[in-house]
Amino acid sequence: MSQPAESAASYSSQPLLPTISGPDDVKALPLEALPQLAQEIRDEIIQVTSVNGGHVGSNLGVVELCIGLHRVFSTPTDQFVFDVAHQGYVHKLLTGRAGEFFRGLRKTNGASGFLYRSESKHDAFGAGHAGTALSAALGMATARDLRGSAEHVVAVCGDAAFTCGVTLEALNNVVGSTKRLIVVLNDNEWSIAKNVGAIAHYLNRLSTNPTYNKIHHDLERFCTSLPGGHEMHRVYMKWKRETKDFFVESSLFEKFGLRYIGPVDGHDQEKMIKNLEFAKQGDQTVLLHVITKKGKGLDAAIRSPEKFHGASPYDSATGENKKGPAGTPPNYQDVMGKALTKFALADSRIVGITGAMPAGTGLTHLAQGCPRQFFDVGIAEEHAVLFAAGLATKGMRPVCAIYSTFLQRGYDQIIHDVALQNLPVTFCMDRAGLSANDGPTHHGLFDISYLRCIPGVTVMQPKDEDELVDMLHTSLQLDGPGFIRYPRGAGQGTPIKETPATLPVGKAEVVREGTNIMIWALGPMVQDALVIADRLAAEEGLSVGVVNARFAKPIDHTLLHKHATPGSMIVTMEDHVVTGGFGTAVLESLQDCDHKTGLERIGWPDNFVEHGSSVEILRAAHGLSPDDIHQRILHRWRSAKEITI
Ligand SMILES: Cc1ncc(C[n+]2csc(CCOP(=O)(O)OP(=O)(O)O)c2C)c(N)n1
Repeated sequence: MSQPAESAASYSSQPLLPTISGPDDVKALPLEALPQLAQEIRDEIIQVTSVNGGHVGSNLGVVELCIGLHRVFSTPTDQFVFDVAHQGYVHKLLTGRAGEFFRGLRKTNGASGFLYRSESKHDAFGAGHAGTALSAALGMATARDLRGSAEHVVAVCGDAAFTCGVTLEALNNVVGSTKRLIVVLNDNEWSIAKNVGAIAHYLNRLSTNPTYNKIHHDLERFCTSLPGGHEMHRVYMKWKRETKDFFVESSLFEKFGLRYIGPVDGHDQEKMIKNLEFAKQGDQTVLLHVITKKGKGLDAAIRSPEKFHGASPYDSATGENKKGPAGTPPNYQDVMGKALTKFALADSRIVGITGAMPAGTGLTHLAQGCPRQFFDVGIAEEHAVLFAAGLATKGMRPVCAIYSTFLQRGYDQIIHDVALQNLPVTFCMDRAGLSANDGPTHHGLFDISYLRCIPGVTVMQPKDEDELVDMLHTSLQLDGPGFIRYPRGAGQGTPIKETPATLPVGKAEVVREGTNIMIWALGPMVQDALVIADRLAAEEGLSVGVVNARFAKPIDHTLLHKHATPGSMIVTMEDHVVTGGFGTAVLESLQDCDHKTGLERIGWPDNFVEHGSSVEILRAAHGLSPDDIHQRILHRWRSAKEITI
C-alpha cells in the first residue's frame, strides 16, 4: 500500500537505509539519493508498525523534515527536542538504530516508541507527554548561551502542541530567555483527532491564505531562478516576513519574538533543507512553519489519520487491523463511553470532556450520541479540569475522561479548584495501570498515590466492566469529586446489567471468605487473586479469601479490621506502585488501630517501569507474575508461622 516515490528507483539499485549508521552518512548522500532514502524509511516504518503497532501517521509525515534536520544540523552536538517524541522513528532510523533494534520497536529490548536520553546520545530530551519541547529547548538554549557554547537547539513541535498551556507559557518567555532558537512547527492539521481551537484555526489561515501563498510561491521561484539567487532569496524572505501581516492579519509568532518563516512544503526535500539552512543562520529566534501530510505514503493512513495516529498491528496492504482472538470482550473505554452517553441522554446536566482524546477515552460515543454535551478542549488537561470545575459550580455534572498519566498535568487544578471547593466532578482515568508497549511515560501507575492524600475525594477501581458502569453511576451522584481508574484494553467479558447499581461508598465486597489469608485486591487484580487463592488452597490446604476492595479512598476500615485477626494474614494486590498506593492505605489503617496482622503488599516497585512486549512479560520481569505472587504470599505466610512457633 506504500506509494512508490517518483524518483526512488533512479538513484541506486542497492538499498540505502542499511548504509546509514549515523547522521554523517545522511550528509554524505547526494541530494538525488534522498527521495530513495525517504521511500525506504517509509517502507521500513510501515513494515515495522504493521507488525508491532505504533505511531504510523505522525512518522510518515516527518520523513523529509527529519532527513533535512540531519543534513543541516549535527547531532549530538546540535540538539533536537521532539514534542511528545512519538514522531521520533525517522530520527531513530537516521541515528544508528535501524535494523534489529528498530524492528523490535515497542517490544522488550527493542526501540522505545518515544525518545529517551538513555536510549541514544542523539536523543537530547525524553518525552511522551505533549507540549514539553518548547520549554525544554528554551532551557537548553539558555544554558548554551550562559555557558558560551555554539550548538543549535531545535524544537520540533506538532500543531497540536500549541493547544498545550505549557507551550504557550514557553512562547511567552522566548524573548526573555535567548536570542538563538529554532522552532519547527510541523503542521498537519491533526492532533490525534482533528486539531481544535482558535490556534488551529489561525494556523490553517496562515497556511492556506490563497492570495498570500500564490504571491509567495511565484516570487520564491523567481528569486531562486536569478543569478545570485541565494542572496535574492534572503532579501525575499525578509520582505515576506514583513508583508505577511498585510495578508494574514498579523503573524502571531512575530509578536512573541520568533521570526516567522513559511509556510513550507514539508515534503519538498530541497525546500526543507534550504529553509532549515536559512533558519540556522546568524543569531535569531525563528519559527519555521512546515506543512506536512499525516500518513504520507500509506493510503489507509491518509484516509483515516485518527486510526493511524497510534495504530495496533495492521495489514500493510489493506490497512485493516489484524484481528484479535474471536470473542474479545469490549474495551473498558467503549463501555465507559457508551454508559456515559446513555446517562447524558437521560440527564442534560451530564457533560463529557476530553483533552484531545475522543477515541482513546471512548468519548466518541458521546460526541456522536449527544454532541451538545461533548467537549474536546485540545491537549489541555489543566484547562479540562478547571473547565469542569466551572461547569460544576453551575449545577452541571461534568465527567473528565483523561488517561491516568495525563491527569498528572491537572494536579493543582484537582486540589485547588475541584477538591478544595468540593465540586462534583467525575474523573474517568483510563489506562490506569501498566501500558506495556508505550512505556514509562504512559504507565498509569501513580494516580492512587497522588490522589489518596487529597481530603474528601473518592477513588475507586472496578473489578470488571459491569462494575465500571456502576461506579460511573455512583460517582455521578456524589457530592464531591469522584475518580474511577480502569485499565487499558478489553474488559473481563462480564455482561452489563440493564440498570446500574449505586455502590455504597467506602464499602468493599467479599468475593470469597477465608480464615488464614485474606487477599484485598483492587480492580482486575481480583481475578488474579481468585486464581492464586485456589492454588494456595489446593497445594497448601490454606483457607484464602478474596475481597474486591473497590475503593482506594475511603477504604473499608470496618471490614479490614474484622479481617485483621491474630494469626491471619492480609495481602493487598494493585496494578499501581506500591509506594503510597492502596496497600499503603491498608497499612496505615492497620497501623492506626495497632493491628499486628501480617501484611504483604503486592504492586509495582519504586522504579520507573520500562516498555515491554506485554503486561505479562513486564510482570514477570518485576516479580509480579501470578506465580511470583503465589510464592511471595507463601513465603511470607511460612515465615510468619516460623516466628510464631
Ligand atoms: C499531556 C498529553 N496529553 C495527551 C497526549 C496524547 N497525545 C499524543 S500525541 C497527541 C497529538 C499530537 O499532535 P501533534 O503534536 O500535532 O503531532 P502529530 O501527531 O499530528 O504529528 C496527543 C493528544 C499526550 N501525549 N500528552
